[in-house]
Amino acid sequence: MNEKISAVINSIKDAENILLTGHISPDGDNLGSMLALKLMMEQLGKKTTIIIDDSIPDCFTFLPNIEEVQQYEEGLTVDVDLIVVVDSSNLERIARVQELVTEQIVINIDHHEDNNLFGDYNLVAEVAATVELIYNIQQEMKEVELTSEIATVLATGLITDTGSFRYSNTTSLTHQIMAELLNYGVDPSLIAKHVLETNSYQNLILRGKVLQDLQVDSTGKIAWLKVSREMLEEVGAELEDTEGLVNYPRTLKGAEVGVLFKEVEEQEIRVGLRSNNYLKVNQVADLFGGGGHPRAAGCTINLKLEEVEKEVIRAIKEQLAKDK
Ligand SMILES: [Mn+2]
Repeated sequence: MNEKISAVINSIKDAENILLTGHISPDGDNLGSMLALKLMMEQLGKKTTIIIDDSIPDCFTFLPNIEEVQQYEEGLTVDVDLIVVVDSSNLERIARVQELVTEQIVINIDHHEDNNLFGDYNLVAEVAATVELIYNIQQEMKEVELTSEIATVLATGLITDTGSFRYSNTTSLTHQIMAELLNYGVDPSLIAKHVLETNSYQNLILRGKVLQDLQVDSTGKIAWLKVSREMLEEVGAELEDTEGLVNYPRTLKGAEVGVLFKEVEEQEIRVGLRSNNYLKVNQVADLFGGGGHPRAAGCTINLKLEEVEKEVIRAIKEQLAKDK
């Protein structure tokens, strides 16, 4: 057995009370990893708590046991001897849940190439999704049964992080794991219906509005979209109604990079970056204190929307000159 996996399994077995957490802006991989670990640990008789510093997007409320995910509140305390952080390249990604990290042992399970190995135990590998690593752990835990609930949350992570097995991170191993999960009662059409094929009214209306204002640079290689507070208010939308928008600009014919700028507050702009073939968007995000994968990354910049737009597009042009 891989010694990193056995170290993780041993510290889970040694612990009694375990806190599971993951990054803000939770996605299917993050939630799937935490929920699968919780179900696995419960089979071992462990007490587990899941806390994240964010709310759960509507599309994931169908996940089994999702009601067990608590949202962090100021002043919250926990009595745990082990903390498992999933799908996060650094501890800053868990935001205020960091306040719960004191003397406990920390396990870091992740697949981001810029992971800074913040844990006492680090199970970090370049696989398509963190849930692949959770699946590997399950496979090595002889006393933990792969149930249909565990299979469903793991499959959701695979489907979301690979864009339904379309992104370049997808490997034969990803497909092999999915095939195995299907044998355990996963309903892929149910997952797809909730995660990929359901939009709020506001999401669709906002999408139309935002796409009308698509920007492209003079080379045609960079395309971007902006969501301002004003646009959100106009259609009565919330930030979570921007779900999926980040994937549109890079689909423009000839584009290499797509960017989505979201105005969270007047001087707080969330930037989502996606590329098609060669531009390392995580290096662009890194310039602004963010991170991610070579083809999908993000950062938050505390400047006005127009300034952020100018800075980020300039940084992408410089990165294009390097990566071409
Ligand atoms: Mn992930």
